[in-house]
Amino acid sequence: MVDPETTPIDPGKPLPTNDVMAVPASFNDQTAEAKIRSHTGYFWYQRSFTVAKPLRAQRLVLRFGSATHEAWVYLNGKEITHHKGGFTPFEVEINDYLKDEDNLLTVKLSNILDYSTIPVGNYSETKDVDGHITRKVDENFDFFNYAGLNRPIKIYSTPKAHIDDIVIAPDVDLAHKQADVHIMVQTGGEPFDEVRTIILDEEGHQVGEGSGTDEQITLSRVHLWQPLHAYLYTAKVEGMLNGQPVDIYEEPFGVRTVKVTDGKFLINGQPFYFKGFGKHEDTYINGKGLNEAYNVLDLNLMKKMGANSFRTSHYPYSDEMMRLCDREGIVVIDETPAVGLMVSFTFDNSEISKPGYQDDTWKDLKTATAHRQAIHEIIDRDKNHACVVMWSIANEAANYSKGAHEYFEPLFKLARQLDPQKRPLTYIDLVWSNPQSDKSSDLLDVICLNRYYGWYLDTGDLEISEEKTRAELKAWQAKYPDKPIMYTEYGADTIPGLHSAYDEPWSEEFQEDYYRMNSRVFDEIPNFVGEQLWNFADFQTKYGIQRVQGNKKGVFTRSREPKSVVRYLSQRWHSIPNFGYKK
Ligand code: BDP
Repeated sequence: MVDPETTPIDPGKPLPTNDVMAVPASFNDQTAEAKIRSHTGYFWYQRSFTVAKPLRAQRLVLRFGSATHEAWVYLNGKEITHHKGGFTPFEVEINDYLKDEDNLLTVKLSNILDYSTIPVGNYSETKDVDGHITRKVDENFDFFNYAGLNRPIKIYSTPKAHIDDIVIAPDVDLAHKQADVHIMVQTGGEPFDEVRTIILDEEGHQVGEGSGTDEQITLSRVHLWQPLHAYLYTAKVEGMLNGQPVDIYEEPFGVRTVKVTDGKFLINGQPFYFKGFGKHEDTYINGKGLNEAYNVLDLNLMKKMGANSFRTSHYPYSDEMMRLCDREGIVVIDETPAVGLMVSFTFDNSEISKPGYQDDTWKDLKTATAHRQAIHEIIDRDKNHACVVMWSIANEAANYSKGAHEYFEPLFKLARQLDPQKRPLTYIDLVWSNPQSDKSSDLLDVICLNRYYGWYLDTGDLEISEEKTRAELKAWQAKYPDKPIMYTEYGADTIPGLHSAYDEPWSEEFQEDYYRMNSRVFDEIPNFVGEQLWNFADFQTKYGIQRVQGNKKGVFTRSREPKSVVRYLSQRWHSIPNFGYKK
């Protein structure tokens, strides 16, 4: 229920409401009430559950896949945990709070975003004569602020002595088809007598073993995890007491290398070419709630088009999606929720390109703490995924403004230090961050660009846009001859069924011409290593005069019907090999 903030709510009592809400899902599109859909502030969820007595001898953990954006969790009236950050999991042991009979789980959520959170929101409040507060978040980003319990909530059990986490970092010798797999095991509760690990291949045969909480296991004749040809081993870790395994933790993992060198992005030593998308977690009714059927369909549509990758724009996606990508061989650029780090937006590019240009972003924003936490949490959750080949630290920040380098340098350092697999790092550049104006591009391993020549700039003029695209890509390549460059967004809003003999913007013809123009230029630039267009599918946004029930840059509609450009892109992508496209 929406919190009217008139009388205090007692989390130990049944909520004063008869409203029902499905979980996991965003709350917004379930209610048929405009006021609830757009509610900003606090809202509550509640349910009761029982735990069978024998189970309570185990350690019981309540885990939230996510709670968007801030959660206070109460069990039987007592606050047991709190978490801020809407796209990463958190958990809490619940044994001490459980009762024999019915247990009451109550969650208070907030969907407020401001200058201290990521994503960044423009937050304001007004008070009426009775002192009643109305809160408002104007999103500083282009997607609807769907909130709620978007991902599964589970109670799982472990023995008291338990395995907390496993860190897996394979060191691969490609020439000898051998890998030294470094496995670190974190345990909790009373110590085990021994920790043992066996590695199983896809058929379930044991191919390696070791013992201890910090061990190296060598795999010979190793099967590599390859884009679209995934191969997953399983590390089966057993915590032993008195000669018996008391806790067993199985973690699937892939063995592959990722390296950036000489303007190439190498996967398993071969120059990879990214073909794919920026996406959203966004479906009808569920909003940003987990929708596994859509996830499966989306990957199938990608594969059918000859795509091999996507970026988790603009926040970490569900655990379920990451596991699916591991399994399906889809290559992922994994992005933090740092979107909207820009407090002024101007179309006067000449000002921005002046060397000392400064706006208020790095003075006004107080996002560094949340940003550090998000980097910790995304790497902690996704570190073992073979599908993740690069971390994106932010999307379209004010990198052109003085202060950007000081802001980003420590964050890049942190990510490099935390990632056990030492993947490349990037952030995604807004059009105003060009080779002259960007203050922090030296930090990047790969130059990732979002560009809209022909759409937001020189709208409809694909000739000028082609020249500008070419000139900018050449300038980046000249500035950083050793850094690969890729597009992480480019696109044109398109209303399906709208046709034009004059290739007008918004028509299906224009969308195709726009992509053909960009493809031509991409093929001319030697260090250009990938094209991820914007967007996989149409998605919901806040209201705006440039939006028609949301952003229509999808090459699929929101219900995943193809627009006609999908035929062109499928032909192109099927003719581009995953490896060795750029010599
Ligand atoms: C870029 C943003 C993306 C937007 C896109 C657009 O990164 O979130 O949806 O532009 O305007 O600025 O379509």
